[in-house]
Amino acid sequence: MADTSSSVASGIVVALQANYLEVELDAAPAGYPGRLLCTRRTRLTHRGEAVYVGDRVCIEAIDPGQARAVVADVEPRHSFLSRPPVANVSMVAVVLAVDQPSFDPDQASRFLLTAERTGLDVILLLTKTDLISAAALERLVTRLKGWGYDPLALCSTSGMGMDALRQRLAGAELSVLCGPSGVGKSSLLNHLRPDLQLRTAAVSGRLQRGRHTTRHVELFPLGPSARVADTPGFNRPDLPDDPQELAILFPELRQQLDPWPCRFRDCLHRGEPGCGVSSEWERYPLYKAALIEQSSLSRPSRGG
Ligand SMILES: Nc1nc2c(ncn2[C@@H]2O[C@H](COP(=O)(O)OP(=O)(O)OP(=O)(O)O)[C@@H](O)[C@H]2O)c(=O)[nH]1
Ligand SMILES: [Mg+2]
Ligand SMILES: [Zn+2]
Repeated sequence: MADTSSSVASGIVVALQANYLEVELDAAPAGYPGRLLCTRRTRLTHRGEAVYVGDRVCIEAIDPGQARAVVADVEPRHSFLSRPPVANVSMVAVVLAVDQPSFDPDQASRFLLTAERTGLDVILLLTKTDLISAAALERLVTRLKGWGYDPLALCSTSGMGMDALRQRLAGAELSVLCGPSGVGKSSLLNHLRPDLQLRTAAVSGRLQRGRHTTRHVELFPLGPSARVADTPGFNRPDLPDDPQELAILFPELRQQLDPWPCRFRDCLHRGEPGCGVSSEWERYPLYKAALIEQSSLSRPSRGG
């Protein structure tokens, strides 16, 4: 089907840089470059249609010699992670360090809630486990199990947990590594694919924060039908803005809501009369604080 003269093909956007899209062809004919640098048809720009990493696109006007082409159309997305923006994600891996930068439950929850909003599989990766004792690690793992997660304990320097990580990522068509700067996202990928040689940098300052080393979202192949996105770290994702939605984003609360334990259908589980949700869970105060933060963000509220 690869006809170079009419030169129309399909592919996936693997990176964005300034006004260009880097597209990997689904089936590159022999002698074709693996990646093409593409502009977009003005028609797309006029429709205001954004194109994201992970989007499946139709390209035309392929110039294999210059490795250039033009994106003519974007296929509908089946999922979308808003921050960092990645389309057609199948699994979100929230990456958090046990130390350097230190584990912050509020920040951790913000990343997890953002990931849960996609409705996709969410996994939790704990990095830099060489920096704390085995006992401290076990306490943290137990704590996160209470949040409804089964974290994978990893160390990029010793290689601990890396086989299990490889297996998890290889089972997902497109997974995204997201988390604060400096937790070791790019280091994980360098361990899994040493040929990538992604840039990493030591954390700095009193708070041992990351230095925003990765600047762009980029997809890398990790086996025949799996890709993984490295993303720039950031420190404080926003909370979802719909109070009714918030509850189901906490796995440990979600499992208390089936069957519905409360008297009222629109119960927000803040200890209202007739609320059947227990207050005996670690993130309950955080859940309530998040509701308050939300209502102060989204005023005027729905009258009550
Ligand atoms: N002790 C220890 N240090 C690690 C480990 N993994 C990564 N690091 C170090 O942590 C620092 C930050 O790693 P990066 O991979 O750049 O972190 P990142 O999450 O990609 O950061 P951004 O690109 O800024 O979002 C580097 O100095 C790494 O060498 C680990 O398992 N143990
Ligand atoms: Mg990085
Ligand atoms: Zn309730």
